[in-house]
Amino acid sequence: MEQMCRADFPKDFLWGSASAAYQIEGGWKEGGKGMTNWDAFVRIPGKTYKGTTGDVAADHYHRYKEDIALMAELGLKTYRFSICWARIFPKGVGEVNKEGIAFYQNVIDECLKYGIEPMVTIFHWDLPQALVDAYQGWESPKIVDDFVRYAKTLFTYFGDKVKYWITLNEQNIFTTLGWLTAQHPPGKFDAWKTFYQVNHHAFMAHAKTVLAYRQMGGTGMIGASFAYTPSYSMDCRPENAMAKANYDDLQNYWWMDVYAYGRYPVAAMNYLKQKGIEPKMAEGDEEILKKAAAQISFMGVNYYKSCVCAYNPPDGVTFHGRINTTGEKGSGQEVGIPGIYRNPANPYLLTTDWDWSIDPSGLWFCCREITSRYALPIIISENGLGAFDVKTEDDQIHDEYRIEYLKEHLKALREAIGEGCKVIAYCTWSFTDLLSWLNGYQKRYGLVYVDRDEEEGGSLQRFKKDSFYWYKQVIETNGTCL
Ligand code: BGP
Repeated sequence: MEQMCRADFPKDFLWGSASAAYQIEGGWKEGGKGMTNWDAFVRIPGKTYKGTTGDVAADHYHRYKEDIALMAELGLKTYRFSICWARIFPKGVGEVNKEGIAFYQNVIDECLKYGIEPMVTIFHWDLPQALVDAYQGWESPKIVDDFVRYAKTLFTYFGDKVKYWITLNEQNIFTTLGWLTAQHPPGKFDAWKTFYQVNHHAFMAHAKTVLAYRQMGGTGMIGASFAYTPSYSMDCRPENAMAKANYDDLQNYWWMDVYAYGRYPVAAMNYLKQKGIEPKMAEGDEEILKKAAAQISFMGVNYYKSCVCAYNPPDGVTFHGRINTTGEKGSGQEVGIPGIYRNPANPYLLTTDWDWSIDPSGLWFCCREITSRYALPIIISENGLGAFDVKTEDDQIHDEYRIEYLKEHLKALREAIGEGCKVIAYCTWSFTDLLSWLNGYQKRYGLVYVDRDEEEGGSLQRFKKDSFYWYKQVIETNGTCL
């Protein structure tokens, strides 16, 4: 593809890698931690692949020093990780758990010791179960104040050392899988009205957190991370192009417009009103959303794949097509909203074993769209390839497919930068192998292999993959070796 201009990665570019507490930490009953919604959910039979849990995960809780030393060896400039709310407040509210604070203080200090910039996600899906028991978690507006109190606690303890804050990870995904497809906690199905209300509460929690951060004198960067799946119209038939517009409004701008402008997209809102499923807003909410939007520092983007949009007849496919969680290529099904859009496969792209399209240009489109529409700096907070990796007898992992994936995405990112997109950081998903929420341990993303199998056995020993050495070189040359 022809690029309009070309540039190098900026000198101070933050080359990074990312993780999430539930997916790596383990130590689920240690250090005074309370139960989370995920601790409970994984125990419901049939919810996760082969019943895998994060009880031990990659055991980062005990091995963080070893892991961060590996990050330093690789040369990471930033490490994005999340904090488990229930380690800080075991019951979601009340007394601060000093052991939890100490754990994250240690992680942060360990990063800083090696000159690695900590990038902290405040919420990456693990919610104190006590708040679910008390008021159904995100379903109640009560969560907003509790969330802000939790976030302010993090700013108080860690604000002098952490300069990059991500309020919410993939609000669009945890709410969709939680209230529409029943695949994440609380496991609700087709609860559309609640879904939009839950999202409104999450937006308010995000917005009030941004405002609190600034009120407390925070001068770092703060924003949310969005799972951005950009779209292409299947062809130039106007009804397909309109399906793309519908998809963009309902699946992308619904979130990004609120983060960046503090308002919901008009056509999507009218559609929801017509269906009687629009969110209820309290007086003053809009003003708060707008104020916060003016104070975010970046749009966080988790990018894995793009999609195609086509007209979907009123009796067409629904949201409930099967998701491929086994790695059996081709076992996923098409999804859509009847009468609004559907997402057929893209015949021009290859897919992963989990049926995710592989599309470096999609990342480029994301950056261009954010730059044109929101004029915001961009943090690529996740990008990576989930694959079956094989450790050879001499402990090598030849993941050239992952190198290829990352390389092409980074080249696309460089094009976007050349065209004027202000991309300040890029985090591979993930640093070590970790638990994939629904796909168990067999879907690996890491630059570092963790010896852990589906039956949750394995030595937990770490092994550097070929991609580890490759990424090290990319960072050393600031991307010029690409
Ligand atoms: C994102 C999440 C991550 C991670 C990643 C890969 O949606 O923020 O936590 O899991 O996707 O997804 P999966 O593990 O489903 O393959």
